[in-house]
Amino acid sequence: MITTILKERNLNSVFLGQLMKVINVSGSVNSGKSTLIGYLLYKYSVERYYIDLKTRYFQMMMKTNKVPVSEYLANLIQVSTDETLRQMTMISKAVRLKTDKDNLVFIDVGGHHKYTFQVHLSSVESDTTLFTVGVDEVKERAYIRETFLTHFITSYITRKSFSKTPVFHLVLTKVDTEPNYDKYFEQLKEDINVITKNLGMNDVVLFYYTSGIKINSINDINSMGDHETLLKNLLKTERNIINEKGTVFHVRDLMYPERNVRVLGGRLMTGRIEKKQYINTQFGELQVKELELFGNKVNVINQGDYAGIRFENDEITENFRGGEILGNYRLTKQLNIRRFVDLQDNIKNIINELGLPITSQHFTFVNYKEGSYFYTTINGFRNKMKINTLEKNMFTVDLEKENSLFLNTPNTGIAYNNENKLIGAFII
Ligand SMILES: Nc1nc2c(ncn2[C@@H]2O[C@H](COP(=O)(O)OP(=O)(O)OP(=O)(O)O)[C@@H](O)[C@H]2O)c(=O)[nH]1
Ligand SMILES: [Mg+2]
Repeated sequence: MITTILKERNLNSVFLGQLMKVINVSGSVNSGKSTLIGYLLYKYSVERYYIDLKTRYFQMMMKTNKVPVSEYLANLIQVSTDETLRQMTMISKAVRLKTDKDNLVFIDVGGHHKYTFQVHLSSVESDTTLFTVGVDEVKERAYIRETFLTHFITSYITRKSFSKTPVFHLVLTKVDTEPNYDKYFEQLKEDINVITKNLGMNDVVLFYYTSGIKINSINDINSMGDHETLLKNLLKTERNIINEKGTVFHVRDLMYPERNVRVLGGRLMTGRIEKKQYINTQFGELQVKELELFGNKVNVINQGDYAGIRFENDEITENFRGGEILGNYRLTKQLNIRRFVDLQDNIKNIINELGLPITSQHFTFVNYKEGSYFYTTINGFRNKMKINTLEKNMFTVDLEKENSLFLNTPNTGIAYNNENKLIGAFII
């Protein structure tokens, strides 16, 4: 079955002459994720109309709301006014970087620990992950206090659980602010070595880059570092096709024009959504319909505000954002966890090996016992899990959704503490 899909895809690729590689971008809050993607678009995208449109919008925001020009590049991919004003990413979104060769799609997420679930989702969807680590973060060794480590392990586990190759691109950002950045570049590599060894990530493939982006004005942006190599390497990314059954779909908003339409960026996991096929959603089984949107024939499942859309020929016509997960899952309120991998000792070892005092790390360790809680990401939302019974590393837990539009459902199991920092993984 998978071979058939592969063949189909190859035909499509030849037909279109364009491939789409999906890169999710993770890293601690303020580490420069959005600015870096914005810069890559600004410098390399052939779709100038998009840059011009967003630039005009940003110029207006600068005038009316005194948004500083340093936010310009991040705003090439931001959508909501709220994000522009608060100068942070809150809603994960995907943006296309079209080059004269292939298409890249970047999924940008917020780095605040509140948004950790977005990392989980975006790594499910993507072919490779790009991490940004600010030079200041390396200097302060803030990996554990901030969300980088959680994002790193989350992406690794997700990739492994879908049998994908864990290829990661690590960018040391803001190097223009630190004359001794070379030293911290080496430090980053050594620290990552400690982290990957302690977690037994023997098969991880890592590429390292530097980036410094100084925005003086919209027409005067200085940059230093390895952007060209980064882009070249990202274009070489191998596409993954995973998890054909037990499908996970990621639903995203289209940036234009209808707010209510959400795009299914599920081609990585799903194979095709065929016309008339039935798909299991949180609303029950829904039939796929063919619609014409933006001049494209698309296959769609739709329920109220939610639509799962798959464009013909793997093309996503506009920049899109989102979103939540929509999937093929069993509806349940209780989970049996067959195996729980507690990573807290590994995290303690990393803290020790990096020579960090545990008390200052703002990391809450969880003591698993009957009646205690931990959290996981299910369908894009934080869900609380209460341990009912506990025997060695087998658990039964009650699920309690927090803030979820969706019902309680099982998913790839990654467990977080109350601050959304990663503490373990599980298999349902
Ligand atoms: N000097 C300098 N400033 C940078 C660089 N990259 C980002 N910044 C600034 O750092 C701030 C945060 O950058 P963002 O790109 O918004 O960071 P982010 O990782 O997307 O942050 P969240 O979305 O909130 O998690 C902005 O004010 C940027 O202008 C850089 O390379 N050099
Ligand atoms: Mg951002």
